[in-house]
Amino acid sequence: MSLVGAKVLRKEDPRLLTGRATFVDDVNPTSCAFAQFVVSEHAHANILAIDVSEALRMPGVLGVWTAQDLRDFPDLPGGLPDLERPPLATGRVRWAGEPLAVVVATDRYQAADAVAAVRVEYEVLRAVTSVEEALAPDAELLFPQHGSNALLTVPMLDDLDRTMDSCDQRAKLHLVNQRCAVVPIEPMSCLADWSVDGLTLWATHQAPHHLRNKLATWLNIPQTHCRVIAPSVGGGFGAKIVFAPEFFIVPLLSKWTRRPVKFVQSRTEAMLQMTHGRDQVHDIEVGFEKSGKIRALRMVVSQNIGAYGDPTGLGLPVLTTWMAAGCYKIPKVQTAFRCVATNTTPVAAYRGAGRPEATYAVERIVDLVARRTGVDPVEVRQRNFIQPNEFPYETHNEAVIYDSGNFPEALNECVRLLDYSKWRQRQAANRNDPTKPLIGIGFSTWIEIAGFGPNGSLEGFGHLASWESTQIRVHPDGSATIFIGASPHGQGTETVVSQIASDELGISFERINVVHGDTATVLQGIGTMGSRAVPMVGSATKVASQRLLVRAKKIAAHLLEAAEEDLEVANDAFSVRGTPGKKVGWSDVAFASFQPLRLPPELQAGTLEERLFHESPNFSYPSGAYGCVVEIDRNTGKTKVVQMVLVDDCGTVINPLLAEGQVHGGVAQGIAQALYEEMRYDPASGQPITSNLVDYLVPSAPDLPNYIAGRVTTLCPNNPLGAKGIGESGAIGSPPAVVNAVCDALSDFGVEHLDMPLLPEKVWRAMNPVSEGARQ
Ligand code: MCN
Repeated sequence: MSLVGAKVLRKEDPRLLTGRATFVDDVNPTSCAFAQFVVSEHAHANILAIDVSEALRMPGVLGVWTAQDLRDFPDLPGGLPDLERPPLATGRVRWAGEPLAVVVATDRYQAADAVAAVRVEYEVLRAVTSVEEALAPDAELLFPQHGSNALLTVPMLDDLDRTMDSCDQRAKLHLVNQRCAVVPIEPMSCLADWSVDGLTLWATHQAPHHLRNKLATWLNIPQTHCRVIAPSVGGGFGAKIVFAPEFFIVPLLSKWTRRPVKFVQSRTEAMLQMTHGRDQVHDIEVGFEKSGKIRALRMVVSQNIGAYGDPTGLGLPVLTTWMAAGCYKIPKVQTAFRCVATNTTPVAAYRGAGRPEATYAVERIVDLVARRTGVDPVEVRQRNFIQPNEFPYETHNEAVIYDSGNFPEALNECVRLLDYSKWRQRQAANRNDPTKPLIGIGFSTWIEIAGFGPNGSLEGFGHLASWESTQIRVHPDGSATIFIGASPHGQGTETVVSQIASDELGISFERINVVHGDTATVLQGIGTMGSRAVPMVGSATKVASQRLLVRAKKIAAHLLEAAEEDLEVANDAFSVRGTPGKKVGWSDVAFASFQPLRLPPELQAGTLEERLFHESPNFSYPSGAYGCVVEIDRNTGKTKVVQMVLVDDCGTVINPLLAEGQVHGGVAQGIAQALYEEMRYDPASGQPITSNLVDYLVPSAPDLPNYIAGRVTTLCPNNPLGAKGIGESGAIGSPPAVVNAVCDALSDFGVEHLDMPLLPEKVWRAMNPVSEGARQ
């Protein structure tokens, strides 16, 4: 029986669920010291003086360091030329929470006490926290030498006016895709041990090799003496791709104090110092016919990048504009974007990274077209879809060629599973009964980019390259270890890689071990991001297994005195087809592979090892149709998601249990963005006002619905598995489904659009507008 496609339980779970996994903070070397950062209390200020004298006298303190001590080191890698982020604030602080000095003490409480004793003298400057404020003519500039807070601008090539004029109707929409905190369970942590043998850094990171490469360059040490280990990592959602300054400074602290040094963020530190996600403003115009057929789309994206341009943050509007047209055949699409600096935490990748923003915009636009034309939203979608026979489909951007999909079928399946007409009837029945909640129904038909793979696709975000590596080693007893360059942190990659290899090699699932996250043992790697592990490392594993099996079969044939072509492999043994009794175990074959005298002459000892760097000709483009039903309490404005149907197409599904789990997690984050979460700042002072989990509303299980899952399968033609990524799909497809449902429920109140998060007060106000008379 094939394991690919089977609901195999995760092999990671026993250690994760019983508390036996090792996270960074579980590593406790002898004489470990603790670092704690002094952070800016102002959003925007010049640093006039830093007085560390009192802190230095405090018990247990081993030292206090500021930017002065790092003057021989370059700024952090990536970002915008000449506007890079210094590891510690130099001269000026640009957001409340920016690290400006660091204390090391023998325990973490002494370090925290000493932080409070560091005196910083500031000259406070006016702060800007939104794109609008940052672009005001008299706005304080974060980088005065640049002359504007718009640090990067990509203009529109053709403003489409003639096409828009020739359409039956045109409509505009201004959308705010709010800032979200990333909130992985494990905050960012690291432990550096710089010994005589070199540096070892344990780090909560999604790309340990990438970090190793950058770190070794920054420290000017050979990569041979710089080992990065990402042990078990408690979620990352994109924020752990970032080259955070802590990963660069803590190794130096270890060198300078001659001790292992650890840094573990508190939750509030994580809320302010881990990069945030989203924070885009969209100005969109659409031209369409009475039939609902869309003819032109114009989209201007303003990306709030926060205080510095993180490489992945700068890439967000690129991805948004690439995906602006979603799964629709829109003849004319034009986009533009600008990246704007503000006095807020830097913005970077967060589950979906640029694609949720695109999906949200185009799916809100499609609903607006439905509203203005009176055509049902399902019908508007069907009339505009790219058809299944039109793939590969060239979009408005030459970098984006959709591989495959069946959007009409996915939507039909979603409509069927949702029982759409039943909900429309209930909606009508409730409408005139004030004792019943309002009902709203919303859809989102989406496509996204996954499988970050083609050459050049990650290099643009400061990565080394876009391949992914696998290395399979068969041990003398016929068990196998697979070293992978992906660095999972909750996805279940060990399980799916074992499933793929087990199918190909005939070695049982339990006898395969997957190793990742250690630059000393794993050959090379790019990492886990952009829903790439299955398409990239999964494909690498499949092909490497097939290549290794060719040699294993030669040995088995030699031992059995049979022809290679007659052999089949399953259940840890090779047997002769049609003569099942004639067999040799994988363990015998593997043992023989280390005994030259038992090998066929063309093979050498140690031959059962295979390594492969998989390159992909294109991305993979997962798609789907999500349907959502909400109930809105007429008295409080509280929205409850009562039904959520999720039809996904990720090509070949390796493990339906895990793929569905990935979608559930992503949808939870999408519902959270639609209804609850927003990272907010006080506009006057620039101070964050949602920097803990009391003020920042992360939903918990009772706030979320049960999901109904459906599936459509169109194979990905660009990899040997036919698989597309799915890790970000839920977070991409779900926010517009929820917002479309709420706006649908509120349509009788004349509401066409409300910005996320749809908190009860906002919804209640939309139902109870203050009349002009009452206002006076
Ligand atoms: N899968 C499958 N069949 C497919 C595709 C995927 O069975 N065709 C299943 C597999 O179990 C696989 C998992 O889905 O392990 C995710 O695979 P893939 O889509 O290739 O994504 P990656 O492994 O590259 O994970 C990255 C992706 C991203 S970009 C974010 S952000 C994210 C996510 O995964 N962050 C996560 N899922 C997360 N899940 C957890 N628990 N924690 C995070 O931080």
